[in-house]
Amino acid sequence: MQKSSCLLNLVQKFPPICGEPFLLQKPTSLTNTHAMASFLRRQPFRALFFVYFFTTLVFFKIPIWVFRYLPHANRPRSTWTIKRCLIIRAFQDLLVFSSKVGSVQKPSPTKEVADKELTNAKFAWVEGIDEGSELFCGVLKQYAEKTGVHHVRIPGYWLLKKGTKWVGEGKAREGERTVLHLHGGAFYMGSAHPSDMTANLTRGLLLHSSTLERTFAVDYRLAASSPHPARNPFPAAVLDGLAAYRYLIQDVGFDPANVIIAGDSAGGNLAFALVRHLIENPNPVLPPPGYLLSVSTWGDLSASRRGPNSSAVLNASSDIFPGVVGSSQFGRYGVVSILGPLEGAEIETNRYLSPASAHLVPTKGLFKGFPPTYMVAGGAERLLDNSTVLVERMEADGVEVVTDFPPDAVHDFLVFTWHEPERSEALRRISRWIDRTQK
Ligand SMILES: *[C@@H]1O[C@H](CO)[C@@H](O)[C@H](O)[C@H]1NC(C)=O
Ligand SMILES: *[C@@H]1O[C@H](CO)[C@@H](O)[C@H](O)[C@H]1NC(C)=O
Ligand SMILES: *[C@@H]1O[C@H](CO)[C@@H](O)[C@H](O)[C@H]1NC(C)=O
Ligand SMILES: CC(=O)N[C@H]1CO[C@H](CO)[C@@H](O)[C@@H]1O
Repeated sequence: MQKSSCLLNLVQKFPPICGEPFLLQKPTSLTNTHAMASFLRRQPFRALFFVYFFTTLVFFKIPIWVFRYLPHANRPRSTWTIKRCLIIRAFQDLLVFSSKVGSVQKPSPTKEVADKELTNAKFAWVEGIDEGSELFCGVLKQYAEKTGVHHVRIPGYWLLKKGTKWVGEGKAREGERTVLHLHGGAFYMGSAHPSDMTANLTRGLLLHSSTLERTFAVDYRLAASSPHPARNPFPAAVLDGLAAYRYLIQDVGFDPANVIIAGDSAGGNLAFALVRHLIENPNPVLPPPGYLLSVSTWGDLSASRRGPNSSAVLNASSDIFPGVVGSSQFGRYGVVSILGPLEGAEIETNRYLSPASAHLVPTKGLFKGFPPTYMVAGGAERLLDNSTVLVERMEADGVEVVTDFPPDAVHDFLVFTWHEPERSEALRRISRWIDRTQK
């Protein structure tokens, strides 16, 4: 049971891009699934379901899968080891399971964490942007007024390179670089806390880079919608990213040119929106960052590319997501939550929400002024096309882009320490890019 409880842990913490409604095949099954889900959320059914799930997984499913994946030809990727096949297959089942027992919807954290509870990390408060400030402007302000979003104080965490001591107030050294990380989790899960699996991305960069000494992750507000109380629609999370960027530049003293804004999965979506805001609303006190690092970015919430040749279809069996192949409902719970009171059409044509959408026309000029960008995605992931479309559009606008798509890697593979050797290889390449661009 050791292994499976560890897997469960992963799933409870893992920010998959898909939520419970992702699993709905047809709208007609909606009510049934919800009734079932709320039933399984109650004790003792919940506990019984846990036992049932793990017993069948360990004693029934895993042995069958081992048998099935023995021939290389039966594996989702012939190069994958049996171990990887099993982890990914179990992951798919666990995502279905966690959606049924509803372990996912936690409120956004709002508590301070004492330094002694953290290893190689430090807590920091990020103050919300003053609503009267000129930094609160443009599309973000317009939408915040529409959706009733305000600025709040949010938690953040510094992750320190092993052996680095926190000195004084922690002001930026001359020429020091850092990464501002927006974690993944389909806009409604995950955390910036160092124990969240997405911290394995920045922890990996700190391990391999020779110039980075610390990175910063922000606990942006998580969105929610029915059956939970609706909260934190667009642009709450982007405003929190903006507040964190302002903190790094104005309070800690980093030169914007030395900041890399990074995001994985839904965090990549937020990273693109944040950089876009800084470019579209030039302000001498808060210039755009020097670099952008995109990891398996969810760049199209409208599922606009799901034809027979799309990665949504071709890579469906080789990714961590369960469920409907090429679905128009991909990650629906996260999408509905972030939309809040906004029109559904926004996910097709709003450049802040879906910069990779096929409905977004014209695309010329959409990425003008974006900083040099490093794009990572798994060649075996469903969302691969989201990244290739972003790359095409950025290159058409003259942005300097490095692409890194290891062919047999899954969605957000940089956070999975079991995804070797691809994870460390890619982390080393990204770290070289970061170190080389050091001014
Ligand atoms: C982005 O990926 C999602 C998930 O596979 C898919 O639904 C959507 O159509 C993709 N969009 C593009 C432009 O690649
Ligand atoms: C899919 O790809 C195949 C082979 O590359 C090509 O023949 C076919 O026309 C493509 N289909 C679509 C719908 O793009
Ligand atoms: C993230 O890293 C920690 C420490 O290295 C490890 O214990 C954990 O299993 C990792 N998470 C994943 C999903 O690989
Ligand atoms: C091996 C495989 O089928 N990978 C596919 C993943 O999706 C892309 C589409 O973007 C295909 O080109 C790959 O062949």
